[in-house]
Amino acid sequence: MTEDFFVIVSFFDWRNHMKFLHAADLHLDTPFSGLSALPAPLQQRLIAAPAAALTKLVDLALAEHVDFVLLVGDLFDQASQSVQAQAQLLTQLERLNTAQIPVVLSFGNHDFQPDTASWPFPANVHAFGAQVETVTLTTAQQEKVAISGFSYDQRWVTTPMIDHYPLKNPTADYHIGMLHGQVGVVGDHYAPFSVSALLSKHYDYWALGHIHQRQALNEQPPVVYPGNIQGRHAGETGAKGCLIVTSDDQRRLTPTFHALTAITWRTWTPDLTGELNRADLLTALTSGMTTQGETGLQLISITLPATLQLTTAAELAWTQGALLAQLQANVDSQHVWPVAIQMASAPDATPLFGLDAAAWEAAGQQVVTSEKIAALADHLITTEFLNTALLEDMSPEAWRAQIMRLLADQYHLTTEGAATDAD
Ligand SMILES: [Mn+2]
Repeated sequence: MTEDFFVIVSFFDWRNHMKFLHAADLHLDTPFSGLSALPAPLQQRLIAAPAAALTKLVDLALAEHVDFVLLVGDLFDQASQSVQAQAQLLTQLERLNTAQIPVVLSFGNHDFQPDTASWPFPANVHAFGAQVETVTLTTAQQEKVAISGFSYDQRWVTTPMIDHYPLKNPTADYHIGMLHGQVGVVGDHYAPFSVSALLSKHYDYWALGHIHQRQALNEQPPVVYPGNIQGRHAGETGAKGCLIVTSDDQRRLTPTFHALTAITWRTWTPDLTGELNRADLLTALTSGMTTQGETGLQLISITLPATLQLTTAAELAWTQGALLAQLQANVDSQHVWPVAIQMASAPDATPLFGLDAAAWEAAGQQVVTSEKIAALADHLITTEFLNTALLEDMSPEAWRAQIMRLLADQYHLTTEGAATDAD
């Protein structure tokens, strides 16, 4: 009995601050791109990786004894999911239910749901509907936490949903906003907002989702994207995971990153100069790969530096793929796998749907003139997403920019840089 009593006292003593887990963009069921370049066992590991990361997320929530878990959209990669992916999510939510850890979640642009109420979630889960609503939790420390958010009920949410979020609840100890979207203007597709609009709500924390690259839009109060929990292609490099957010004595909230990925995409430019023959190049790359030494599996895209010259035989081995194949044969594929070897090129013209950015821009200048916009507007007036934008009173330059942006978004003509962050 004495021992039990001591445990209970230290439990309360130890937990004198609020702590929660913030994650987004789980993308269960993701169809990985570039899979065919991998041998079958690695393909299987990659396909299983998002679910494995989710399991580790729940392991972390349990180990950290968090007060609650926030999942901010794109839990699944698609609006309709495999039974297997649904089971993966429900199984992990049930583990949190057993531990009596509340979960507040929303659906995003990838997994938009017309009817979130129909999901057979366990009792600990609150799933936001399509309208902004606020739920209130009471932590073990008897602190009151208000959480506001919404789910996508269609692929695009072009209205600034931020306008529907209430001001901070004065009776709550903390107020948190959950928002799957990105900075933008009315008509943009992902619940456009400005950081100042978020800050004007006087919340203690903004739990964002949608951008896959972990980043803070504001330090205090934190306005934060945790990034996705598993890199989905070679452009989503580095450690991926979630945030554990803790309060301090002044009720400031501070997020700390925790990696969850078992498989990490990386880029690597070996430090090589001068001229190398095929054998020496292979030796240098092999030893460099084996000293990457990190846990889990690293999928590495190699860029040979411009300072390196290849002998004719070495260049041939590279262009014909023999160099990559030999390197793949040399490494321990449990831990590291070279997915590609490329040459550093001259400063890049950003590739854009097979065109470079300059060509795209030039085409835009020719095609989207102020004269043609009126005619264009007539034709596009029935196209809802353009119609909204075209009715705005804008300069020809602003119209051109807006149309280019909308068309690029519509047809996924994202730049390479944006693609590493996007959706
Ligand atoms: Mn996403």
